[in-house]
Amino acid sequence: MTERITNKVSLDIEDGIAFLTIDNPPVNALGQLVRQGLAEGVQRAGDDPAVQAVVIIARGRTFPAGADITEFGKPPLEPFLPDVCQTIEDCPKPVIAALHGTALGGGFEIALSAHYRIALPSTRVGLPEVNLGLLPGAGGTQRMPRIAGAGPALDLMLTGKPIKAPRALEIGVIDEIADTDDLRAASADYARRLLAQGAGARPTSQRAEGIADKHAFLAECQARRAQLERRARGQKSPFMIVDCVQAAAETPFAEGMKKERAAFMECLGSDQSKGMIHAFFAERQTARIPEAKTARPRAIDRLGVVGGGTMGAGIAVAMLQSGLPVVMVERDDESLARGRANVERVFDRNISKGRMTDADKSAIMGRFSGATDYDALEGCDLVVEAVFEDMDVKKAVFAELDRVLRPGAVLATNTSYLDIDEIAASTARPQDVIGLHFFSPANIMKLLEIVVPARVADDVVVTAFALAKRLGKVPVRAGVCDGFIGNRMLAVYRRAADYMMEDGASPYDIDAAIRDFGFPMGPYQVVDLAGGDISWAARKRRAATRPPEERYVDIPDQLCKRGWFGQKTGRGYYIYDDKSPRGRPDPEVLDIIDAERARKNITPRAFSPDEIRDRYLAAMINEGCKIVDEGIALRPLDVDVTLLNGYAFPRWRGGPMKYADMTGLDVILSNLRAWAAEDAYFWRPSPLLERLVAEGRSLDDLNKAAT
Ligand code: 3H9
Repeated sequence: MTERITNKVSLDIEDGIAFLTIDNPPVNALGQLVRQGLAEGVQRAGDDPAVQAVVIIARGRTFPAGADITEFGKPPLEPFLPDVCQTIEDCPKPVIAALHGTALGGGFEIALSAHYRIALPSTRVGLPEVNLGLLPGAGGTQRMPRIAGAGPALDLMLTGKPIKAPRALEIGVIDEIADTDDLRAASADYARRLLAQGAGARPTSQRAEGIADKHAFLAECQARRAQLERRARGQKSPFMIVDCVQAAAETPFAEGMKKERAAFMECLGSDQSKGMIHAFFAERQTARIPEAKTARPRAIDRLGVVGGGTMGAGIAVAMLQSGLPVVMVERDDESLARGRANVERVFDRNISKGRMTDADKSAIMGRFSGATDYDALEGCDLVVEAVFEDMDVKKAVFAELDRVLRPGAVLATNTSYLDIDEIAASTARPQDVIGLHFFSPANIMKLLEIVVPARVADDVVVTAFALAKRLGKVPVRAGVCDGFIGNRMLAVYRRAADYMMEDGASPYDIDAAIRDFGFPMGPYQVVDLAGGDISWAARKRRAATRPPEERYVDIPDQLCKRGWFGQKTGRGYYIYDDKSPRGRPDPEVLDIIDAERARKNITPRAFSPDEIRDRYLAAMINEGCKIVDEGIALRPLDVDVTLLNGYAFPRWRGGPMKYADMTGLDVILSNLRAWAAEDAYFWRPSPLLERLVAEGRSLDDLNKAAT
């Protein structure tokens, strides 16, 4: 007979084995009713003389994937998860966790509190709290190292990446992999075998194999700390994770738990965690688009790419990895051979890094075909054009696509700034034309801006989102404008940097301040990496339409005129040579900057790192507000997701719009107003920002209103 403990957890007893079944779709998050059900269920099973062993198992697609993140920030409700875990561990009868799906965070901590763990072969376990600016807060930092040692425990906690069942078995955090799909039967069988062997309760807190070699354990913690100094500067939770894990080897369990709880609560209250939790939900909300309310996606079984350059090849790789057949069209045999080689190079690199085998590559390349004739695209359901950024060239490609593709096929352009309405209008089927703006390298970068022209059909937009999901991309819906969401913002915050450079900050000061904020590179390092010629071409293109009020800084052009395009020419804002492959400051660049200031009668002034950061961010935020106000982005969260996934905005800051809310919109606005005195055109505040401040509302209020 099945008894409901709460409406999320039930208990049934079969041949002396009590099954506690969690049922809280979609991911069995450990909300209050689950915690209460587990605590009461374990107590009851422990007290029941008819019960010899307890199995904790979950219905649906997964064992709990963690604490219920939606409860964070609200008043905590008892029982707390660490106490539930302790109740499980204290059960006098053997408790077995039966895992499937993704046993993550608090879910895996429940499992670690059980005395034994069995899993389906496809199970993955992990402690991804670090991705939310948190640390495992239900005993994970104390229990896992006691079983597996510092190395494997810190791998899981610091990368946040789950591991597969065989690896989990290898490091001892699961005990058995089931050899049937029927997990309930397998766990009952395992329980009976344990009972037959006389195995009893085996509290993880009393295990010590992982901490036996204390010297090696502490050395590992020390080494990780040193790595974090380089990789996670400015972040809180990774350092606290190492501190807590270290405590597992240095203090009794109860004390370690106290330390973990205090650290968890401190992280939970931090802006970093709020930023990362915002990012988590925002990335799941960008797919909520108006078109999805009524339209259904068209079928996409065969894909095409026009162009085999870096971008086209990267897109082809992303498509191939999704399991679909891909046709690549290039203008001649030589270009096609190069395109194919570009695709193969990605897989060859993966093979050399041990990420795939030759057989995997052959299987994938078996789905790839190339042609120099557009007719080869005939059977494709969706084709992405990735040729040279020139309107006439694009129109010629679209005329060919219009000719060969079947009615109802989707015609997509990867343009990063051309007017997609104009491209669509050049075809006989503007309803089928959409922008799919991939980021380079397209097989790696998560962001996909889905650019929606005026005449496109709703089901084409929905199809593009379905494709993004299939490719494992994070899609963001964007309207048509110069640069869409991301590049439009980039142009503005880069200009803010150039103004500061001309007014007195060196490019090296600016890069350092932006790195200190958390970007992996400063704007001038990025220009050097991407190639100064790229942005030079964009400036030349915009020259004719540049508004006369816009201040123009010539320094970047001065560098380009000397052929200093950055890393590829060994010289840009930095010098790159054997002595300094990552670049070192160039005194001649500073001379060029000084000469430009003198030419414009600018007396240089000092900029503190804080002012550099504030101006750079305010320019970004202000443009983001304009983009939301104009409807180019659906919500502020779409701007955040764009910058986080395409422009390396530090995730633990939540994105520029979240950062603006946390800083205070009134602070941003008053800065903009003050700086407008020196350049009214550039620093003109967005009307949306003014309205929100006047109404005492936040950007997140707009997110909430839109969902
Ligand atoms: C933690 O455990 C702290 C403890 O150490 C200590 C506590 C004291 N809560 O991603 P999907 C929702 S911290 C609430 O699209 P998938 C999600 O928003 C937690 N909701 O599916 C979405 O909702 P909607 C540590 C959650 O198959 C729906 O479920 N755990 C949670 O692509 C489907 O999600 C993590 O960080 C949650 N924990 O991927 C794991 N998780 O449909 C976070 C998901 O309304 N979760 N939702 O948009 C994941 O990584 C992925 O969701 C997962 C499934 C891999 C599980």
